[in-house]
Amino acid sequence: MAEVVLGSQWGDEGKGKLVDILCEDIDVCCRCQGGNNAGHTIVVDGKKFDFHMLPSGLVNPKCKNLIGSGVVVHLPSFFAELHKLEAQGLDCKGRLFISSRAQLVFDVHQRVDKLREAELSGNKKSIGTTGKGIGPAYSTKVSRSGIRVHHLVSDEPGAWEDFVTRYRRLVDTRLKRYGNFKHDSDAEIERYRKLREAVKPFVVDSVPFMHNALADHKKVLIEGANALMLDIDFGTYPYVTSSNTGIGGVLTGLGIPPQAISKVYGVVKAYTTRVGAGPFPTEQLNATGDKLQSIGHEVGVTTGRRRRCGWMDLVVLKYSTWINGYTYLNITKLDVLDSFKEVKAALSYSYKGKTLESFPDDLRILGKVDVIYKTFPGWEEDITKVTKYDDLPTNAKNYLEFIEDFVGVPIKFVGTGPSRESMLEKP
Ligand code: 2SA
Ligand code: GDP
Ligand code: MG
Repeated sequence: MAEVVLGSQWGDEGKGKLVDILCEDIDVCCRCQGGNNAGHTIVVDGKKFDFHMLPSGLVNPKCKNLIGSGVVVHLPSFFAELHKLEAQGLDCKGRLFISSRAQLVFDVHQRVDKLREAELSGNKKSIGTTGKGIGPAYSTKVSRSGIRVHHLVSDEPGAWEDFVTRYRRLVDTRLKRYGNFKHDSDAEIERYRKLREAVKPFVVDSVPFMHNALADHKKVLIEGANALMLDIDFGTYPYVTSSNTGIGGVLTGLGIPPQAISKVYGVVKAYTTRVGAGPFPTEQLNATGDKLQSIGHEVGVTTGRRRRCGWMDLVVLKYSTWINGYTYLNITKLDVLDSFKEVKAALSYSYKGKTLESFPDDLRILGKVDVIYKTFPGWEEDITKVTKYDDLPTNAKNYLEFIEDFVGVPIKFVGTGPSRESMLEKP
């Protein structure tokens, strides 16, 4: 059976840490969507590992790891990340696989990502992307002009020539749309001739790979990247990433049936953060936001950008629960709230005097809502040394249990610090 870890807010909830903890007991860890725009930090015995595209299960030496067909892969970044992790002491040999159906991200996609952002900035409408070429790569995929891993590695007669033709067409189309930006296609093709050989040992047909793992009763863990409010369909469109970051992306990005999923963990930061542009109803553009940012060290793992900060938004959490169907919640970074006299959470949005039923589809409405908060007394105590849930301060438990009741999903884990050990299990 497969367990799934998904971000419930705008990302960076601490999914990587939960994946690492659950992976102790896992045979196969999979990424199903996104690319190297994800950023997960895992701290083990004081050692920090940063992941961008590779599955966090690599930290567990027994765990195999798959980059699924729904992922977009920039091969130079794939190897750079792999070599960095190996230099830090992780033995990844024979444990890392890439689906032959995954789409390739080329430098030209990254270039177009930045050109498009610059174009949008004229109207102050930039998305604030990571610049990793994610949107352009998913665009070429959906417009059926993308190049998949199997196109690159195939040994069938004429396959390399076909790859070159596809590549040149992909570049030419972009040049027509974005003007004659400097791009050395010949050099890039030569680079891919070498990458082709380097990547071959990692490539698998992920459909039988996943089917066999599930049929052999292997324990599978699926690691969501980004989060529900960045989902291409259900997030704050167009201020979203270009994949399905919710439960839908798990099925389409791995080619497994829904019955294979036994549990869905929703990871929820005890407050909210967002990187990049777009609406954020509980954002605190004041001393509270600055305090959350500095105590929480809220800086992007991939781009080093400062994350925007605000209070917990239970409208968002309920909406994301409806879509993703969480079995359990993992509340993370509760310790960041330790020194706050009061803690707030949004309970509802009101528009023209009426309470909205759910998170609105239309950003015009979202921009005009009044956010209704509940204020909780803070606990004003250091919880980082607490080892049992029951020993948490009463005010902290009241805050957690209110969240649990509000969304109707039990909390299973509570994060009280960055390290693997700083995770309380709620009885
Ligand atoms: P993109 O690059 O096309 O996916 O950007 C579209 C939007 O999605 C947001 N996005 C993210 N938000 C939070 N964390 C992300 N990962 C990195 C991290 C981000 C970083 O873990 O810290 O290092 O800056 C991530 N990836 C994409 C992005 O900000 C845009 O709003
Ligand atoms: P992800 O993208 O959801 O995996 O999250 P990131 O790794 O991008 O960001 C979460 C950050 O919070 C990382 O630096 C983690 O080491 C850190 N972190 C995770 N859980 C906790 C926690 O419970 N307390 C504190 N203080 N930090 C945490
Ligand atoms: Mg992250």
